[in-house]
Amino acid sequence: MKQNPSFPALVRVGVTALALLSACTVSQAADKPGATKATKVEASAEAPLVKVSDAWIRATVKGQSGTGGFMNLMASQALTLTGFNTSVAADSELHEMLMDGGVMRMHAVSSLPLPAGQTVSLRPGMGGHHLMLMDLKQQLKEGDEVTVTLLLRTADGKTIKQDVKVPVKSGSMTMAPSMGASGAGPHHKMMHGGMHQ
Ligand SMILES: [Cu+2]
Repeated sequence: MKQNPSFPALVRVGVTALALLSACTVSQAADKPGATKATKVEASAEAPLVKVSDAWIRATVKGQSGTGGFMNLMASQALTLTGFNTSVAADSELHEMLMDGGVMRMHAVSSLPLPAGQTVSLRPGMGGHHLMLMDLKQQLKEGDEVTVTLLLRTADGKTIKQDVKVPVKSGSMTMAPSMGASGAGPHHKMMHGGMHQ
């Protein structure tokens, strides 16, 4: 007898829940086109020749003079990365990390080809390239943002600059667990010191 009145109530609750769920679904679907639109507007406003993703610069401790910058680069046309500038470092080089007599060492390279439509990863670890920031003017702390100006050469020899805002991070990010995290941090400091002696 008492169950009779409660039965319609349950149905009503069920209907309300359904209504809420579908409202949720609708609002999520509405969010997506908005986000896509915002991204497109940003991209076309800057019209970058190189699509940059996952960029980061390794945070430094006080007194540290050099650090590395890492990112994925995808050029829309054949380009060559010939160098970079930042306001936080007095000197800068493109570096490659190679094994030399059982020791990982980094050395400067004059340029790095960016084939059209291919992703070139500047990454920590063996065989990887990175942006080497040297003679740092300040400590770089997690959460800081550094504007890096990439210097690019087109196939017909023109030089183009592209600014990239790069966050400073202390983490080891996407490094291979075997050699990345422990190798690249202290290595940077050590090799940088070595190069200037
Ligand atoms: Cu380096």
